[in-house]
Amino acid sequence: MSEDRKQRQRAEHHADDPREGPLTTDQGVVVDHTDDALSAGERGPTLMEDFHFREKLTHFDHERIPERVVHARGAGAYGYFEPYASCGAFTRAAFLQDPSVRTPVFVRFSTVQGPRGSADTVRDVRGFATKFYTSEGNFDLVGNNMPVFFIQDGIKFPDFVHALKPEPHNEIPTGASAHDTLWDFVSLQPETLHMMMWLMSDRAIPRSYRMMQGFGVHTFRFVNARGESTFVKFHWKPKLGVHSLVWDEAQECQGRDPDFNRRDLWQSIEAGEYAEYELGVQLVPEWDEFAFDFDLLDPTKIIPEEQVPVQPLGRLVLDRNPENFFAETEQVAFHLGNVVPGIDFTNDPLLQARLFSYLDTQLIRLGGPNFSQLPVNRPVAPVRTNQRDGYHQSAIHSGTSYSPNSLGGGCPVIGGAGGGDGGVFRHHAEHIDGAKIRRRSSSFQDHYSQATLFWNSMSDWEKEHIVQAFRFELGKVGSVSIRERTVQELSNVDEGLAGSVAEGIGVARPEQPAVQHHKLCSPALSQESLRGDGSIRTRQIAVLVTAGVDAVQVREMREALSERGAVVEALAPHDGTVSGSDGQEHPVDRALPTVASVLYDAVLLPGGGPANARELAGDDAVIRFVRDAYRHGKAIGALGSGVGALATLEPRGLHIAGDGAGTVSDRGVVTDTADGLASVDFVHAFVEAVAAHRHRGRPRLLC
Ligand code: HDE
Repeated sequence: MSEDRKQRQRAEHHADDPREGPLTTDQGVVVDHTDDALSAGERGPTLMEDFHFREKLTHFDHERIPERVVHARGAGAYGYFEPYASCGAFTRAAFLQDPSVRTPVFVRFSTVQGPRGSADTVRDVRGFATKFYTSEGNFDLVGNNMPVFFIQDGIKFPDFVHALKPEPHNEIPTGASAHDTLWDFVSLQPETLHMMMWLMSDRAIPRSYRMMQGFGVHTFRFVNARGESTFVKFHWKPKLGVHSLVWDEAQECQGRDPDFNRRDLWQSIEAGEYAEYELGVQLVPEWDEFAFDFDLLDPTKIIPEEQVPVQPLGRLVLDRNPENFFAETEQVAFHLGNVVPGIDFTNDPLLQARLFSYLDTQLIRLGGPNFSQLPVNRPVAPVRTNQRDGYHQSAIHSGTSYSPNSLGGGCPVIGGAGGGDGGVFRHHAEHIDGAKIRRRSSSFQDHYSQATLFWNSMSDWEKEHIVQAFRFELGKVGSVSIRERTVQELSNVDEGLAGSVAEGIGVARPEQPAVQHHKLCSPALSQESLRGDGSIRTRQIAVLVTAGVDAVQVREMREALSERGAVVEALAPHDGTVSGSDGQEHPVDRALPTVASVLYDAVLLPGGGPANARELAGDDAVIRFVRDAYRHGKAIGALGSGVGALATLEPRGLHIAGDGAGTVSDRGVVTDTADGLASVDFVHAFVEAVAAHRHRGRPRLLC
């Protein structure tokens, strides 16, 4: 083990290295037997005095802690953040000043509804929570992959979550929103509509955590060294672009690989393909607080990027997997109240409620007030408090624990006492004047305009997917009146949308909408505008090989694709090896029955001669694989005799290469009948097809 790593482990309170000595009890007593309990005679009763047995079982019985009420299922990674330049004009936050300073981070991605063991690819919001271990203390940016939220005031959160969670009598459905209680709530609470549009869009089924945006959602404040405040909305933008699964794929993934997103994050980091995001901000000067036709404090609203552009601040790189899921990903404790000097709150009522909730939840989940001493939660900044004792206290404090004191020399002294601000957090002195009331501001009353804005901004295929999602979800709702009420609400977003949904779920087209629709649109909201760097990095490409395959061609294609960062796997009807046309045995990466097209981004059918083509075209698993890839709009390549095999499969109505035609590329199906090494044209065309991610012009598509 490297000295670096040893030091880090020591610093992070790692357990003693199991390779450096024998098994012990929790007290450090060496044990010579752990397979049989101590008993009175070989067939006699177990003895109470067996402290090793009792300790082992007791510890096991206490292994679980309460899972998170929401966002229970997640996956995390460590990394760093570095700013591009100083942001001193807007914020004094130390970690946003110097491009040469890297701030360590831990990020946890999550789904909201399902329990810890639920599947990754369900239709749901994804959490995107980042802990910055800055030199001035921890800053937690606890965001989602959608820029708005379901409700405007945190007091509605228990109502919303009770409606979203499985039905109370039978605990169905797991990890899904298609059920009566959620839609009952939604249809009665119109402020949810904007977020429901996002939830019904493909943003709710991301291809990868590495390919989704993140948003702080609320309007926060930046405060600079002069005490001047600027409103700020935080955005994360993934370098690889924003890409989604299609619904049919997402559903199959739940069975084929319930850990699809978690595995993707883990494997790419292990492979050195680090997830990367750009942090951007929308800044609004204080004097523009009322310049919008919505309220900046309303978390069901975005600031359209066309109105206030997102300014890039820096980049986040996730480059290290946790070593122990429980110790790190499960025990990480985010809290919206963890801010550093230079970042402050606004009066967004949802944000204000969260300021209470996160600390409270950690107290029950992590069993006491000392959770910030856990390695994953511990700040890198020094901690000197007068807080003492409590469950799981692991610091050994000495001296006084009150202030003021003289016996401890007055320590710890109050920050900034000497005049300078020395990294002191001072709450922004916002002027507040108002009566105590329980009333939603009238500036929060428009629930439809931005839902319409979102709908207007979608491309045709995105609209189609949203309609299908509403039809699926409401089609699972038993109560006809809830279906009708929801469709009536949707008519306030768009009559065409409401009509199409009504038709699909067998209810009457709604009556006149209650509001007038506008035609505004924000192109930045469409996934069409978020395609990323256009590379094929980390894309999973399946090469279907059978006996007689042209192994040299496969090797060359594998090299060409891997060089561009793709992950290439040879799949065959069986595991082990296949014999190539060169007479040699070639290893198979995976057997087709253990995988499925939904786990890959593209497929290649190489050449090899008539026997190879016959075998490819005659294998049920191959047929299903190619058919699914085709219907899901994925890139398909075929070379030599592989083209013949492909032509007998799905791609009806497409232009497939005939003899001597060279490379032909039609809606993501790239073919070349030439035998031997693939031409440069073919490689380029196939790479381009993979980079495009989906090809939507094909007949009989499921995407
Ligand atoms: Fe959360 N939320 N939330 N939430 N939230 C939790 O905290 C809560 C909200 C978000 O990976 C809980 O530690 C209330 C918005 C993420 O550990 C809990 C309200 C946004 C995570 C809680 C909201 C989020 C949580 C559950 C309304 C996006 C996972 C366990 C006032 C901006 C963090 C926990 C992780 C987790 C409460 C609304 C994001 C119960 C009361 C809005 C990403 O404290």
